[in-house]
Amino acid sequence: MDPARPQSPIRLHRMALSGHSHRVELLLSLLGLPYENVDVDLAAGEHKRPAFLALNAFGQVPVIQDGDVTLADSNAILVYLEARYAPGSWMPREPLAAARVQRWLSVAAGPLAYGPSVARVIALFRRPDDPAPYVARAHQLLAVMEQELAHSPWLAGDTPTLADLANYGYVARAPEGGVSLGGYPAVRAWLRRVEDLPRFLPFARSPIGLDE
Ligand SMILES: N[C@@H](CCC(=O)N[C@@H](CS)C(=O)NCC(=O)O)C(=O)O
Repeated sequence: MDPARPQSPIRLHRMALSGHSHRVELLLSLLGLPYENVDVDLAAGEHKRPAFLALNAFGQVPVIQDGDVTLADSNAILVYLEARYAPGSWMPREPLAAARVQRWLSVAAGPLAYGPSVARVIALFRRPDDPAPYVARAHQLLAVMEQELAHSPWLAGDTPTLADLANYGYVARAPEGGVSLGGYPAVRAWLRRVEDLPRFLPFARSPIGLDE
């Protein structure tokens, strides 16, 4: 048995429009691991029913099942897959370099999730909430990203890491939530670099919001 290959396809419980799900599928694709998608019907409340809550008590996608391992939380899944199947390739082990990746995983779980991601969800699902504070938060985040990516090709250094995969989706689709990327040339160049990675997997587009 090859320890670097799953014995059977990894099951990814996901929603196609979820950037949290996309980042996991992106890594599965980049690593060339066998997997199958299990679409969870969030609109029907499937994620709050006992069968799904048994996989993730928080009632959120994504969740993976890899043999006897069941694991929720997109960034935790990224860390697990990298460590199990491609150690050192997308997450450096040198302390400071690893911490720099973790810093951006925290950004993905914080300002990214509560800025451009929410602005997009409001537009996508026509929620009655005011998108303005989320759009403003998105621009604060993009300004920082722009500053850092002006000096570095990747978010956490000279090579692509989990930091880039975790942040890609909701930045790439920020225009769908009315957040223009027009003023952020370094961010746009970084998005293209991610898209040029071998076995890159695109994130679904929706015909809403701005073009770029
Ligand atoms: N921290 C979680 C957040 C996941 C998340 O927010 N998932 C959304 C879809 S993008 C979800 O399942 N929302 C349904 C809900 O919270 O009820 C992760 O990184 O996986």
